[in-house]
Amino acid sequence: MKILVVGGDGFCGWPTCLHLSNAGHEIMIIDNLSRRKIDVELEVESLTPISSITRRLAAWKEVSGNDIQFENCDVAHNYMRLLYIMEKFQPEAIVHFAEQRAAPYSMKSSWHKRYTVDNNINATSNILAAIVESELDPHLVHLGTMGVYGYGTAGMKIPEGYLPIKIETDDGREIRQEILYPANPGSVYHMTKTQDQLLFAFYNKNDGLKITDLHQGIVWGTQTEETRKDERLINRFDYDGDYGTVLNRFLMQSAVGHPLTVHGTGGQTRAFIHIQDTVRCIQLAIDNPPQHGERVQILNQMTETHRVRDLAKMIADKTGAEIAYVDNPRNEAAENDLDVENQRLLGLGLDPITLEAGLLDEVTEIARKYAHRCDTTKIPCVSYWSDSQKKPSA
Ligand code: NAD
Ligand code: USQ
Repeated sequence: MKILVVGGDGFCGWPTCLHLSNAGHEIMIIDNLSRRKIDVELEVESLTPISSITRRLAAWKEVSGNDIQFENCDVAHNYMRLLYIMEKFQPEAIVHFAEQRAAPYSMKSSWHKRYTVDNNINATSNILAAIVESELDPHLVHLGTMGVYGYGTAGMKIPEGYLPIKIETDDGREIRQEILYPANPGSVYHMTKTQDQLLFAFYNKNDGLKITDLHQGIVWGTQTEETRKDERLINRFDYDGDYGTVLNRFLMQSAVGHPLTVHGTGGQTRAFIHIQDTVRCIQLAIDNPPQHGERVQILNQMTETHRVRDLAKMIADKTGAEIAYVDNPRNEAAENDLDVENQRLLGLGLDPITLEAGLLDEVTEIARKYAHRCDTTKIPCVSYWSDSQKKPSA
């Protein structure tokens, strides 16, 4: 199958491209390399030494014999080029990763808020408009987030996208409907993902586009079967206060002898998935497109939930690391429970890799191997959800 991977140079995108290429698909990446430029802005680098896109692609050709094509294009702002590439490549599936994905980065300043909204919503809107204008009929697979739901629970499992409701009409009849689960974003970044959902619902209803939205939890790990094959294929490992996500940060912090930075009481419960399962889920989604006329297919892409302080304790017990309870820079519930439905991907054959699978050790080993590349001044989270949270010295 011809698959266009938009945002294919990123943390989830790169291993997905290799996985799909290995499975025999013809892959074209579109990426504007903005994530690499943000590293320059933040004066930080991936803990792992990632190769340039040209070197990555040459290494993959050498290792697998497969070509992956690459086009440098900002899909949020260069609509005509996106359309041209699409018409030329004629993709049967498009995987859309191309958004600014860090909640703390999206809250740093008014510039960062506006950048995130402009980039993410325009990227999604342009891809949808280009699909219609090109008159192609690809299946669009988008990486959404569990954060569209908020992380609360009303005493039920968070369903996969749609909430069944009962409405009592004025004349006493009972009407049953399914609506999009109420959006409850916790950052400007998460808010852009809730807006994406409306764009998908509209283009699905109006133009009949086939769309799958994968509401993914926090991805942990760094390597997959394919990225392990050669050091030049290594995946990125973000550890800084903006882009590093909690479990990978704790594993890296334990490896470099830094206390584990638990926000507040660490009472936040979140959904997690290993990067190897991310790439498998995307393949499962591609293999199981919605039918024409079917509503947007929404799947919760997560395999387990954990409370942040439990993760810290587990890693501290394993490695002897200290735990530091630090002021929470975010505006989020101090404690929450989370119960999530994830039967759809399990039903399609996902066999989850859980924390017990031993891969925690692999992440720690990688973090140890590249510990000399860590700039410990970049570990603290210094992006605040509001000015009132800043300490005078911060
Ligand atoms: P990433 O930042 O590593 O990758 C995103 C890629 O998209 C980058 O290579 C970037 O250069 C590219 N990009 C961004 N804007 C672009 C534009 N306008 N035009 C072209 N390319 C553009 O992020 P990631 O961790 O790989 O996340 C990928 C997707 O998965 C995101 O949409 C994110 O919201 C979602 N997601 C990620 C996680 C996670 O834990 N990493 C969890 C849930 C959902
Ligand atoms: N946290 C700490 N200490 C840290 C870092 C984070 O206690 O050093 C806490 C945060 O306060 C938060 C939780 O850990 O309560 C998760 O934070 P995170 O940075 O790991 O994850 P988040 O900001 O939610 O974002 C990540 C990805 C995003 C994706 C989202 C999925 O960056 O792209 O959409 O996970 S989800 O969380 O399910 O919405």
